[in-house]
Amino acid sequence: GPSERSYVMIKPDGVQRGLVGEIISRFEKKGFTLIGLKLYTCSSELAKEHYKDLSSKPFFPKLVEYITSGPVVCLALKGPGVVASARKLIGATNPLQAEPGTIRGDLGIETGRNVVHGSDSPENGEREIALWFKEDEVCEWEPSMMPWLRE
Ligand code: YYY
Ligand code: MG
Repeated sequence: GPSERSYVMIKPDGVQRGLVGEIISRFEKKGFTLIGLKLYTCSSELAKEHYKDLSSKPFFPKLVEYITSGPVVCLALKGPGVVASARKLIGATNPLQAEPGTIRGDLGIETGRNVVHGSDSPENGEREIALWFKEDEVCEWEPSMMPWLRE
């Protein structure tokens, strides 16, 4: 629907490598509405909850270690189709398979350092925004540019 929301996160490698501006810029230019933005270092409890569907995977402990290893940048984005579109901009999980032009395809080389996260369904978008943001950290607003973005 029109109020679809996605949780996007620049992982610790993206922050350490100084890619924050470059990555935010791609989502900003695309035209989705940025409704949440913060730098945050998460607990392993939060990382485990975020990735709970993967808890039985062999790489899970290393994934949690990676996500908690330094600050991440948390973004909440809004707009029709934002979940699937953000994942297209992000590219395939393995950066070696990700198409050039995608964030992972342009900026990453390994699955275990793939720079960015994006929700995989509108339901998970809601779940993850609620997990990473307090209610008053999400700012609902209507960009005045909207008539130039949508008919
Ligand atoms: O949604 P996406 O991030 O593209 O992939 P997921 O299958 O949800 O896995 C989440 C996260 O786990 C992935 O971005 C890197 C890591 N991971 C891994 O380290 N090794 C794998 N074989 C698969 C995923
Ligand atoms: Mg995923």
